[in-house]
Amino acid sequence: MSQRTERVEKLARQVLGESISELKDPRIGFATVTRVRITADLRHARVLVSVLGDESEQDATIAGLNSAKPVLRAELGRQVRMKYLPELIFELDRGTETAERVERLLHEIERERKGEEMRWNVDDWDATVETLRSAKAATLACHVNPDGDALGSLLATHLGLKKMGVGSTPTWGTSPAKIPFAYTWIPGAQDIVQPEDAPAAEVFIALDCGAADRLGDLEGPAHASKRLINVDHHPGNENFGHLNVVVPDASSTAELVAGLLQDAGVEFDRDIATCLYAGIVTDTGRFQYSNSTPATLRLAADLLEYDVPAPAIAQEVFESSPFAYLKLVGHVLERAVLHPDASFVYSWFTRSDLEESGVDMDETEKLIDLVRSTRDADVAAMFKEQPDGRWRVSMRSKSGVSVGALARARGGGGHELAAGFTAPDLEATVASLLDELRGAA
Ligand SMILES: [Mn+2]
Repeated sequence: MSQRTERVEKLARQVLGESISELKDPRIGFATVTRVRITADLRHARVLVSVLGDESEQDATIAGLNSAKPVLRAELGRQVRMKYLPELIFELDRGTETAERVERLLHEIERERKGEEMRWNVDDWDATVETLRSAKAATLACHVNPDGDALGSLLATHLGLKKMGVGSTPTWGTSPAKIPFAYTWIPGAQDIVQPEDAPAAEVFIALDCGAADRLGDLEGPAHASKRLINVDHHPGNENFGHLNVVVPDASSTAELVAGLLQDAGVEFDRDIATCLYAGIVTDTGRFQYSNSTPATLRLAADLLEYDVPAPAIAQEVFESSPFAYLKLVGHVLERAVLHPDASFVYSWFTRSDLEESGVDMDETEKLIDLVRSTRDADVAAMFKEQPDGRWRVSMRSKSGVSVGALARARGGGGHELAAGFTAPDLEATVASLLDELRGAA
C-alpha cells in the first residue's frame, strides 16, 4: 500500500471518528473507528467500528451509523482530499485484539497530537507527485555550498526521475559546482553539471533551499521555468515555487523526497536509498537532534534494507578530515571566547588561517560542533571569513533561544536550533548578539 493511501486512511479514520462522536442519534453508543480500509479502486471505504456493550447495542449503533452515512460522507469529502468520495460500509469490529487496537489508537492519537503523523498533509503534495510523474525533463538544484541533505535530496530525486524516464539534470548555483570532499562517494555525483550548462527545462526543482536566493546563480532560471517546485523543510520558507512542499517538521528534505518518490511509484534501490540516508543522517546529526522522530527512524530503517553502507557514510562524513584540519581546530579552540552572562560561546577563523593550514572551506562545517560542545554556553557561533572579507556566521542553540530568529533578523535563515547569516563585521556582530542574548537570559 502506498504511503499516500495509508495517510488517507488514517485521516479518514480520524475525521469519521470525530464526526461520529458528534452525531446526536440516540441509537449510537460508544463507538470507536478502529480502521478504515479503502478498496483498490478507491470507490469504497470499509469502516471498522468497535462498539462498547452487548450485541443489541452494537447493532443499534451500526444502524444509526448507516442512517448517518450521507452526513458522514459529506464531512469526509469536506476534510480529506480524495480522487473519489468513497461509499461508506460500516462493519462491526469484533476482533479479539480490539483492546490492543484501542491501545494502539490511543498511542497514535498521542503521536498525532505531537504533529508527527500530519506532517505530510501538504496542499501541493499530489500535484507535485503528478508533475514528477508526467515531466519530460527537469532541472534540479539544491542550495549553494551543499551539505549532506542538499546533495542527498538532489541526487535521490535525480536518480528517481531517471528511473521514471524523466530527463533530469542535477546541479547547484555556484560556479564551479564542485562536490565537497566528504561526499565524493555519493551515488549520482558523476551526473552533476555546472550551473551554466543546466538546460532550461519546463520543470525546475529546488531542493533544501530555505529561500529562493539559496539557489545562487540559478535563482533566475528557476523563476523563468514554467513549473518551479520547492521542496524544503526550513521554517520561514516563503513558498517561492509554483508548487511548494514545505514541511518544517520534516527532519530533512531527503525525508520529503523519500515520500514524493514513493508516491510517484519509484522503486528504491541501493543508490537512491544511500542518497536519502545520507541526507537524513546528516540533518539529524546522526539521529541525535530533536528533528529525529520515530517516523524518521522508521524511514532510515527501511532504507538500510537496501544495503546502504551506513558505517562507511558515517566514516566519510563525520570521522574523516585531513591532518591539516587538526591544526586549524587547534587555532579555533584556542581562540574560543566564552560569555557566561549571555550563555554564549564563539570562535572564528580567517582566510589566511585556511591558506596557512591548507584546509578547504567545505571542510570547516564541523567546527561549530566542537565549539558548541561546551556545557557552559547554550548558544554557539562560528565566524568564517569569506573571500570578500565578510563573515559567514553559523549558529547553534541548545536552549529555548531561537538562533533561527537571530539569523533571520540579520538577513540569514535556518532552523530554530541551527541557522546562519552573513555579516560585514565580526566585533559589531558579537556585540549585537550579546545584547540580544543578555536580554533573553
Ligand atoms: Mn536540510
